[in-house]
Amino acid sequence: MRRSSIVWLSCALLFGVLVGLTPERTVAKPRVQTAKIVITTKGYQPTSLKLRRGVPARVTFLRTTDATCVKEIVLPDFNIRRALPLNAPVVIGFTPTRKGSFTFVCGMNMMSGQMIVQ
Ligand SMILES: [Cu+2]
Repeated sequence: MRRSSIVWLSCALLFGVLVGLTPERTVAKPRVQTAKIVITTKGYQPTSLKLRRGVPARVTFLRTTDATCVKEIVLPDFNIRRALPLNAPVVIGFTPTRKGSFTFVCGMNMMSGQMIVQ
């Protein structure tokens, strides 16, 4: 075998190895993200949650008390308003498309919590 063909062969092998071994650089996006907020006598628990932009979110709200004014949950930026029956989890689905801080509030726009979209 001539020297030049050996060089070519080595190059081709190296190229193949590099292409074959290069992992996908971007970590695959999850299909869905979930979070849960429980409404207790202390209010929202937790009071804030983090979400990833562009990933469909399923946020469960569970009201476990009659002692607060939170009987409905409102996500003003997403035009969502849902009743929260006592002890019945309510799953709210939406996709955060922008980064930033978004509130969720009670039906009277008083008690509020934060969703941080990153
Ligand atoms: Cu209220």
